[in-house]
Amino acid sequence: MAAQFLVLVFFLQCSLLKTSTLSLSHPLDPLSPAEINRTRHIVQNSHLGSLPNLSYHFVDLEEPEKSDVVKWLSSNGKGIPIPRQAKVVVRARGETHELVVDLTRGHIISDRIYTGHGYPPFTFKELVQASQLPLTYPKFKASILKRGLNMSEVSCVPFTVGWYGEKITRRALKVSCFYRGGSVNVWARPIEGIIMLVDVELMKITTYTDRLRAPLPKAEGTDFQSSNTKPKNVSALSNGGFTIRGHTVKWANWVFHVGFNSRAGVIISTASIFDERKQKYRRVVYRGHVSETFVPYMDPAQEWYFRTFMDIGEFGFGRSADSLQPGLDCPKNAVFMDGFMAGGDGEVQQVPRAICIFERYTGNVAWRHMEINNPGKVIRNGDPEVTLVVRMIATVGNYDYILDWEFLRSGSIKVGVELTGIMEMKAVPYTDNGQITERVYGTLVADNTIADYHDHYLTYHLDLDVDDNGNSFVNAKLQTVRATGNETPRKSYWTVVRETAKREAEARVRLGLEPADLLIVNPNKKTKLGNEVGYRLIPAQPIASLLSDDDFPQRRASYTKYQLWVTAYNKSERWAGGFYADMSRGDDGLAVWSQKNREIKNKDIVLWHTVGIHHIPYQEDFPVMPAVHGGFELRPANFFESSPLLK
Ligand SMILES: *[C@@H]1O[C@H](CO)[C@@H](O)[C@H](O)[C@H]1NC(C)=O
Ligand SMILES: *[C@@H]1O[C@H](CO)[C@@H](O)[C@H](O)[C@H]1NC(C)=O
Ligand SMILES: *[C@@H]1O[C@H](CO)[C@@H](O)[C@H](O)[C@H]1NC(C)=O
Ligand SMILES: *[C@@H]1O[C@H](CO)[C@@H](O)[C@H](O)[C@H]1NC(C)=O
Ligand SMILES: *[C@@H]1O[C@H](CO)[C@@H](O)[C@H](O)[C@H]1NC(C)=O
Ligand SMILES: [Cu+2]
Repeated sequence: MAAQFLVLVFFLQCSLLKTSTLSLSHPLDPLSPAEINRTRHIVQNSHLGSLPNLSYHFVDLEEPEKSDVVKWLSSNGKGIPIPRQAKVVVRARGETHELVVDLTRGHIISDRIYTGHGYPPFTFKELVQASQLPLTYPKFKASILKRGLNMSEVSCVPFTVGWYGEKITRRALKVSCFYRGGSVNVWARPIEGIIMLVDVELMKITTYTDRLRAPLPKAEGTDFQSSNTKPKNVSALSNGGFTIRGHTVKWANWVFHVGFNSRAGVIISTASIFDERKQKYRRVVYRGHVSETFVPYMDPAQEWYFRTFMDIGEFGFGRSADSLQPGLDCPKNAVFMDGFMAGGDGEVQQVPRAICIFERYTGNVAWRHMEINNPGKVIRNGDPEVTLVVRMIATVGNYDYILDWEFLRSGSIKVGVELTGIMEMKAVPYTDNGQITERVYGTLVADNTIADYHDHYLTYHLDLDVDDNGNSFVNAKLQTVRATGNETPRKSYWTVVRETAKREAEARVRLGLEPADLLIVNPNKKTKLGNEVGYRLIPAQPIASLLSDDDFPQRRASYTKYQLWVTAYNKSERWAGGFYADMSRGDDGLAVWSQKNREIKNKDIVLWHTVGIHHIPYQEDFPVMPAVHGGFELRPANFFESSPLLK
């Protein structure tokens, strides 16, 4: 396949590009279209192929061992080739099969039936089928008629159902409907009071409820067509250029791998930075991506209580990846990568332009100084900031998440998320806040329209390998010290008390007002001056869930009580909310792994960080919400001997 070997070579003016011996393939490359095809072929020709209604819920690279990947990289790809394997989750006869497929030899290595709680992500086909069921359902047709509405203007949307203590569960979706009638903003006109439960295995509506009738919010003022539809002349100067070979990107002092799968979307791996003094690349990140999201709505009503989404595990950010538009989503100088995944039938699906990569002239200053203390001269020097951004956008129903990984020459990586799109709204009888005497669960944002309170939590999996695998987590706390004695008129100052976490339990952090630097250090590597080399997490605005610990959604997403966790590396521990997030019960995931309380001092460790917002809606968020930013920075901390911005 041509696409597998997508080669985009940009001009190599940059002096830091010593050689261009980047290999075309990388052991963490996502499955190519040919490999997805081959995976399907192997599964279809196995004993599973004859099972009725076999559906594919997850097809991804079965990652090789980290040690093999690191060896492969250090031999510049000239070592022993690493066999390609796929991890596949299929369902048939009401059972979930976990398969590992050997793509090199062409057979299934293991086939295990998963018997734990929770289910794999929905297939696109299931979501579409469920959303169409109401349109031919007699009771729903009667409800629409009763409201005097026109069925051809109705759009229905499937929602995941969560888990509320049921002993036995079946795969299900709840469906709620909206009225277009002159607006493209489907979400703005909910047909309130109707909720349907769909048994996904039977693909049938099994429970139908139509209660209370709030008026349909009006269409006027809900449209969100941009007033400026001309292509925008977003231009950025190119300064140095970058190279993409296969999925490996080389820019300035960085080299890293860009992957994609249906679940996480964009995945950054094996990011290393060139050290001018040491004349070699040094490892920083083994792998980073969004691991889970949690979006609970704060409305206990029958039509709303279950809306507590875990988008990554239930739908998938990759599955929801939108094709990026040059000039809107990414500047004109961006280079695009397609994303490939398997559909519910196992066939290859392509997302054209799923990821973009571009240099950004931020308009900021990377460093500068003006000095007047040299007799007879003024020295003024500095550099403008130019960064490299890797971006994708997941549109999960009503919301759009813009996910950025921004690399800086200073050695920092800024991980950002912008939230935009449309809020989930509820129809109410009110047109003025003064009319409301009952408790409502959101803000009146338009006539007859309340946007419900909710949160967005995005938990990042950050497998840092700072200068190698042996890393420790250090909480460097700033503490006030009383000054004593006669030598100083001062009464106090602050100093730093470094605490190294020995076990996982000591590395669950609630960020608050206590000042501290959060570091991942390599205690085996020191600078010439004897400081442990490290990277520092400059966290996002602290956010923690406000739900009660015993509330069902909170049990499923209990990791949202802390913003930061450190766990011992385990290849299979990747999804903070558990792999089978749909209808999960909280018995897999970050909080459970951390309970093992493994040793994490001078071990291969993984950092987990949750960013997000509590969303109290405001009128400006209607009809479409201006983007809100969240994010964090990974910044070198005694990693280099001195500023990497100066040669
Ligand atoms: C997938 O395999 C079929 C044959 O089994 C072939 O016709 C098709 O071209 C392949 N597609 C890709 C993308 O490799
Ligand atoms: C396959 O699924 C369809 C509905 O999607 C259903 O009607 C049919 O009974 C299923 N077949 C089997 C053997 O389960
Ligand atoms: C219902 O809507 C469709 C499509 O918008 C339109 O063609 C049709 O005339 C409408 N029917 C009625 C009875 O208004
Ligand atoms: C876009 O920017 C380029 C370079 O700055 C300029 O030459 C061009 O005229 C601009 N195009 C439009 C439509 O403004
Ligand atoms: C890795 O984690 C999984 C899930 O927590 C566990 O079942 C497995 O035993 C772990 N492997 C090792 C080597 O600790
Ligand atoms: Cu929101």
